[in-house]
Amino acid sequence: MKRVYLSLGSNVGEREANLRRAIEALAANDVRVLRESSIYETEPRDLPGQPWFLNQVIEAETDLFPRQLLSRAQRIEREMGRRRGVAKGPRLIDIDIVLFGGSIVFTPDLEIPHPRMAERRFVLEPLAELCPEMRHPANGRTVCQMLEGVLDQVVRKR
Ligand code: PH2
Ligand code: MG
Ligand code: MG
Repeated sequence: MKRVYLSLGSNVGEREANLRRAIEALAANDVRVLRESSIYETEPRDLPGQPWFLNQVIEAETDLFPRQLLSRAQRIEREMGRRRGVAKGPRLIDIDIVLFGGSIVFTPDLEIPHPRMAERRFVLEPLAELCPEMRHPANGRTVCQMLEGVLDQVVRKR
């Protein structure tokens, strides 16, 4: 069993219902959900001018390998009706693997830890609710320390 942290995001449709459906679908797909962060309303990053997101992080356990977990997440995104659109643009649901135990994966289609986690308050703020002292397996910094570097980004707890 590996302890994993997944970041969920939605800025299209019934955002809160989308997060809920994704968590239920993960739980039905060999992902044992242990804890959920609060939901945050967050300013769009990377591609400005799109609707604000709801973001949440979940803590879970799984026997899946990282690539299997990625496939499950992508299948759930597809089955929920997400269509390929603009990169970093509006999405019904996004399920990203943030941390997978202490594993480091570096391949063209999957990187763990998530390569942009340290720059994103919409990931770090909910993650800090669940595991503030957890260390990034590559840079060695805690979630709290990384969060200090992104406090200029706007997030509001729901
Ligand atoms: N996801 C992105 C790009 N920008 N901004 C916010 N606030 N939340 C997201 O989940 C998000 C984003 C690409 O996946
Ligand atoms: Mg993403
Ligand atoms: Mg994604």
